[in-house]
Amino acid sequence: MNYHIAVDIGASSGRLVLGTIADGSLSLEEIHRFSNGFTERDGSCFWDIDYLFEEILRGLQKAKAAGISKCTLGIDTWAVDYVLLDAEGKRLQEVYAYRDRRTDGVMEEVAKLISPDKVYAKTGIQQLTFNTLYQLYAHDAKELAAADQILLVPDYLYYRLSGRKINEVTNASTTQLLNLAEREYDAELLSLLKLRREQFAPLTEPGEVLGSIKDELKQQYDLPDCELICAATHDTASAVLGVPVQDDRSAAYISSGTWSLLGVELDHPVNTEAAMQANYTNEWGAFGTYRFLKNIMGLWLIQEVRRLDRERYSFAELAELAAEAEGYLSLIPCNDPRFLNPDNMIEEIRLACAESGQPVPQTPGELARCIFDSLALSYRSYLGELEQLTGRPVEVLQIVGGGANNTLLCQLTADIIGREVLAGPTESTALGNLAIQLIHTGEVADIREARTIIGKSFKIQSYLPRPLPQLEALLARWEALHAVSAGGS
Ligand code: ADP
Ligand code: LRH
Repeated sequence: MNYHIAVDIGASSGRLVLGTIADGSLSLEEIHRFSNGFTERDGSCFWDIDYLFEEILRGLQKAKAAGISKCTLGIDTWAVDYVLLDAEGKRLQEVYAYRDRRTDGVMEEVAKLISPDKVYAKTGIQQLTFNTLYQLYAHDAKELAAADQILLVPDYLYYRLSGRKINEVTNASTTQLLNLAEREYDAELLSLLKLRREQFAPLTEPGEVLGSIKDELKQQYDLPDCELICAATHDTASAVLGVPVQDDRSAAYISSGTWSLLGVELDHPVNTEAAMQANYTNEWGAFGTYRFLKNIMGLWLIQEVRRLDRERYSFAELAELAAEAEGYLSLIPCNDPRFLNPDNMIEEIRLACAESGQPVPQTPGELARCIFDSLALSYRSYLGELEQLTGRPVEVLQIVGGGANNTLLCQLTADIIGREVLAGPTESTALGNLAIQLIHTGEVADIREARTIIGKSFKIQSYLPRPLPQLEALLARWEALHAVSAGGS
C-alpha cells in the first residue's frame, strides 16, 4: 500500500489528509485538522505562519504514530500572499493577510503608471485589490529591496520542510506578474515594482520532485520519510483538479469555500477586452490548463457572521436556521468591495439592506438566508457572463469544497440557475493535491483517470431545480440592486 499525504490549508482551516488507492477506488482519511484565520494587530492583518508550519509537523507526527513510515507529500494553500527571506533564508517580516487594508487605493495608483488593459493583456489576471502585484507595491520599499527571496506561502512551507526554494506556477500566476505569452515573470511589471527576477525562485511545475524533509526536522519531530512532490500549490488549482470528470454534459464548477470561484477549465487563456471588462481571470493550471473564473465573495460572508455571533451555531445549524427564515426577503450585492473586510460584517450587511430600502435581517437565520440567497443570485449572473465569454452553454454546475456541504445553498443555486447542481466532493482540494502525487507514482495514468476515480469514489449529491414562480420579479430586484450599488465586479 502506498501512502500519500495532502497538506491543504485554506483561509478558514487546514488539514492533513491521507490518500490511498486500492481496486480503482481512492480513500481519504483525515489525519489532522486545525483552524486558520488572520489576526489584526495595530490595524494590520497577518497570518500566523509559524503556527501553520507547526500544525503540519503535528499532523506528520500523528501520521508516523499511526504507522506511516513512508509516503509522498504535497502542499497547497490559498493564493497571492508572500514571505520575504533574507540571504540566510530567514523570514524578514510577518506575513500579511490579503485582506489587509494597506492595498486600499493601490490598484488606482498603479493604474496611473501602467494601464489596467496592458496588465490584463500581459497577465490575463483579474483586478483584485490583493493581487501580489498590488501588495508588493504597497510593501515597505526598503524591506522589499532587502529581500533576497520572495516566496509564496506554500513555496515557503516547502522551503521550511526541505530547504529548497521553488516558485510553483499555478500559484505564481495569481501574483499578476506572469506574462502569458512568455510564460515567465514580466520584466516591465517587475521593474515597476523595482524587483529583480532573481528575487523569485525558478518557476516549478506540479509533479516535480522536491526532495525530502530535512534530516534534523525528521529526527527532532519523529516524522515519516516523505518524498516531497510539488502539488498544484494554489488551493483553487488543486480544487479544480479534484472536480470529477463530466463526459457528456458541458459543466462549470464552483470551488466553494471562503471564496466561491466560479469558472471553467480551458486549454487556452481568454484575455479579451470583454473578459477584462467582466473581470474574469486566467490563472494557470496544472498540465498547461487555465482556470477561467471569477472570484465571488463566497462563504467568507457567513464565516464572519458566525465569528461575530461568537460561534453559537455551526455552519450546518446556520444553514438550517436560514432554511426556516423567509426566502428572498433581503438581498446584498455580495461582490461589492465593502464586504471584503468590513469592521463588522453583520452591521455591514444590515446597512446595505437598510440603504437599499429592504427589511434589515436581525437573527442569525435571517442574516444567513440573506447571504445564501444573494450568493445563489450572483452565481446565476456570473454563470451567464461565463457562458457569453466562453461561447459555451453550461448544462450542469459542479460545486466542490466545504460549501458543497451546504444543502440549502446548493438547492437555492439549482433553483435560481435553473439547472442541475452536482455537489461534492467536499475535499476536492486535497483530492487534486493527491492526484498529482498519484500521477507521479504511476498509480494513476493521468488527470482524466484521476477525475474518473474521484467521481466513482465519493458521493456526489444531485440537486434538481424546483420551479420558482417569482423568479422574474426576483431577477428584476437583483438587477435594480446592482444598478444603485457601486457594484463590485
Ligand atoms: P477554505 O478552504 O476556504 O478554508 P473550505 O473548503 O474548508 O474553505 O470550506 C469551508 C466552508 O464550508 C465553511 O465556511 C462553511 O461555510 C462551509 N461548510 C463546511 N461544512 C458545512 C456544513 N456541514 N454545512 C454547511 N456549510 C458547511
Ligand atoms: C481561495 C483562494 C482564491 C484566491 C484567494 C486569495 O482559497 O486561493 O483562489 O483568489 O484565496
